[in-house]
Amino acid sequence: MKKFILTIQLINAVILLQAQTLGYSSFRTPAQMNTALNTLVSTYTGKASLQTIGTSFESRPIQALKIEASAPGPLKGDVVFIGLHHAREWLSAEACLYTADRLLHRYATDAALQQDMNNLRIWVIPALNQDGYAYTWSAGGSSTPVSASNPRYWRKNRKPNGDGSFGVDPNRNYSYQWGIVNNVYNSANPPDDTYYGPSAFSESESKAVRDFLAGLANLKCVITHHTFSELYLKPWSYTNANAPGYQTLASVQQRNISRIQAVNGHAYTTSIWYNAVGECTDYIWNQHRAAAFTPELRPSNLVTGGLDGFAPAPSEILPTCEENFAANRAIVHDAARTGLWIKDHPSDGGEEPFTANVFWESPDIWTVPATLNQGATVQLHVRVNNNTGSAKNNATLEVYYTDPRIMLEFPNPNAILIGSRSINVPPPGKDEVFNWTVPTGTNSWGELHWCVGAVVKHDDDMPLTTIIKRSSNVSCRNFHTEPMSLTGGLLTFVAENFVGMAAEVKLRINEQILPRGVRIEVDESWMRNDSLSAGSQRKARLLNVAGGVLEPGQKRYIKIRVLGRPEDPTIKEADIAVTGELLPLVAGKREVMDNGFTYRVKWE
Ligand code: 0X9
Ligand code: ZN
Repeated sequence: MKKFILTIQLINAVILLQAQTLGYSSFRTPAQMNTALNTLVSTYTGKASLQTIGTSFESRPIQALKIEASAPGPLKGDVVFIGLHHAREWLSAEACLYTADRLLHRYATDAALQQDMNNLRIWVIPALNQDGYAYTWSAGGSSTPVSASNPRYWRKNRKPNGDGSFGVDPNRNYSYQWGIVNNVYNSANPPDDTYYGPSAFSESESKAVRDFLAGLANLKCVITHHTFSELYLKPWSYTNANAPGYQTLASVQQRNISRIQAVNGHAYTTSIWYNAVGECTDYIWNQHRAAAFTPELRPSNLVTGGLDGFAPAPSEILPTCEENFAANRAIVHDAARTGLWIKDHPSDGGEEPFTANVFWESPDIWTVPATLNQGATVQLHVRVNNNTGSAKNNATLEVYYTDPRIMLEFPNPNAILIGSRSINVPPPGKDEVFNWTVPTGTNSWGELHWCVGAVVKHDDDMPLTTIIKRSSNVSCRNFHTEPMSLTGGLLTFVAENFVGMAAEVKLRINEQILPRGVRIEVDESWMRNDSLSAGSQRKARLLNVAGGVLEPGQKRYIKIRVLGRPEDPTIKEADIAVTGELLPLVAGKREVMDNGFTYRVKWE
């Protein structure tokens, strides 16, 4: 009798601990998925609602579950979870449903979750490819036979292609890099599984995602779930090259992988295997600069590499959902804008997006001394604020500078890293100091200013974009540098041969931009070839060199004297545009590599 009572209590305990509302012991049919969404809406009245974001070719509504737990506010972030681009990837729909379910179920009792969700609108589109989903169930949904002709293993949508074949791959139909290659992974051939369609956004699924995202006020992140192989993929997909800002994407990717692994020990990996073009996350990062990831759910490729990987045992559903919830939960936290932040402007209270026009005057970034002489090494201070009330340890602070006329996001491909370090940030914040060698010359618009950007990351607080105004983890400050003071009117250049072979150096100086009457004299003694090897001298003679020749790695200091106009002593400043050309001494081939700057100089 005692034993019996104990059993009852244990069952009660299990029910109380349940993290979600619905069951996850078998795969849902499309009708059951709709019922499940409606159950969430009726269970969580006022917090969850359904919105139709498109209509499939066969006239099925494409539905998004909107979770907005608190009263609408203008600065809420939007987070989007998508499943089932590919019809046979049923597990991806379950994982999305589970994410919605658990967020709603836990909201009432989990204070941290409540705080995050109150800052967000969360959108869940569990089954994007409605017609394909219906088709995979058309023969009963049995996973046997394991063959491409079993509708259970259908991948694409079901639009007739006009040649007797059906379907476009919705995950090849986005516009970024659409159709740039034609191969087995991205096909121009309608019957193929990866057919990219007649044109970008020709399909109702990709169109629905495009239009839906375009209508969101404050997109933070999109997680588009697929199966299988246990991967966690970031943009780019179309190339193996790094996307701009890949450092930010890679940090979130790694953090999410470790969150997943912490649940059941499954270590998702980052290998993209092949390049997919016109793919969803590439479009999102390129178009919106909002983080976008593709988890490829269970099973791992090691378990099975065949079609049956799309039909795992139903017992895999719940653990897969649980482990991916951990990553999705972390994204919800990142998007909710609490934690570490760097001000965009003196009046920035941490709101995101920061809406004031001026966003390049962060009071959290400054230098000592304030005057920035070109080439001087100064102390660059960055303040990281912590509004959580407790210490945030092991954050990473990265500081860059960039030409503000090139790209105002951090990191960016043109940004030069000043420093990166791990920091512990007690509340309310902490100042960090980096050494910064102030750049010489002008930016690409001929101006003496540079933008310093700072990015703070923490496992519990990741930036989801590189755009300054849209992330409180990313800030910048524009700095003016001083004109170069010329001692005795002398400007000194360093010509360095970095090409790995002997090369001729030539200088071009644009005299047209000089103020009238200002002259320059170039010291020609640097052209002497006294330190060159016999071989280079021979090559140099062969090519009839007029300038100086430098051995690989060799440096020469070239002096230019600026002569003001004696009749007009008020002229004390000028822009000197200097282009250095390096011409490798390869017989028959003289490739010019030039490197030019305009220097604003002043003299007494
Ligand atoms: O090929 C696809 O569309 C995805 N794999 S699947 O087996 N589910 O079909 C991969 C998309 C690739 N995405 C990124 N590399 N970001
Ligand atoms: Zn897929």
